[in-house]
Amino acid sequence: KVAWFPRQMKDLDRCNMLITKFDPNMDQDHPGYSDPDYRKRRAAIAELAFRYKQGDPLPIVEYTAEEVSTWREVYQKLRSIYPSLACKQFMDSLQQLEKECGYGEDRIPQLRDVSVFLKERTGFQLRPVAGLLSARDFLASLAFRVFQCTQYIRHSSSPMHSPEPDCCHELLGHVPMLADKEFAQFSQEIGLASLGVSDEDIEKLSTLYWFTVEFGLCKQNGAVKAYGAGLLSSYGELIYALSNKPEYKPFNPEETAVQPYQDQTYQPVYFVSESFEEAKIKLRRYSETIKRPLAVRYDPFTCSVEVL
Ligand code: H2B
Ligand code: FE
Repeated sequence: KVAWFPRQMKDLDRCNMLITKFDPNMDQDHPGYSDPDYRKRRAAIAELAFRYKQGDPLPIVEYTAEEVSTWREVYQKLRSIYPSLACKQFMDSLQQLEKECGYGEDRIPQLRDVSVFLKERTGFQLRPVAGLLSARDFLASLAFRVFQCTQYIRHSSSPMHSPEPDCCHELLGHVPMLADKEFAQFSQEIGLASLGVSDEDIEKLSTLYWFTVEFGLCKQNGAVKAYGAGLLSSYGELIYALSNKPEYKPFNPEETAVQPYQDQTYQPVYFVSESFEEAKIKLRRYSETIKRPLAVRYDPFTCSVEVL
């Protein structure tokens, strides 16, 4: 039996299974765990995502002065190291976002504006999500060029780290990369490859996603640069990943898909791609080896998945 998967964009309303292990109500190590005001605020922003239906205008959040000041600290610190550590595609997009989309240290960009920007660049759009999603639901939305985005911000006591995704991670780590055509294609293809596959294969694709979209490195003009969003939104790990201390391996889907990974601390190993083009071709070849009783194709005219 094939696992249910979304066929039309509006089916994404059902791709909403949250994983609560890192949220501030469940995770005792979360910096907001013992701050009831933070938990209340995070819950209120999560509520906007729960109520959201595909096609609704994206909710606007009026961020507080404290939240903006957390953003400012994150932005300033990361912005200062991007030019030497981030890949070219990231830098190009970030500069455009700064010029055209209100990116900067003084305000937290609204998902609504960012989604319009992305749609014009690569056809990607954002939808609000209340927290960490199950890998299956998260990957399925990528098949539609929809990126599920958290809208709350990390706790002010810990601006350099968040155990769960937050708007700093999404807006600084993911969004600039999703504005690159080749990378957008790569992301959608992981999504399409995930539709209807077994739990074991979801685990493998999710590991691939982890070592590419989240923690990937790539070669550029003889140097290694970061393109993974987990790196580009973490000051400490971005420096560490490019310090020559960890182990580096060439990106190879068969091997990468079964590499154990760390979601509590820095990765012991990073995978390096020659280019996004190369990563995309290798991923495509790998996806063809996943057994599933159906083939799918995305129809961009109807924004739906055709089952062949
Ligand atoms: N959920 C959310 N909200 N943001 C993510 O970046 C994310 C997710 N990543 N769920 C997924 C899981 C990723 O770690 C893979 C596919 O498991
Ligand atoms: Fe992420």
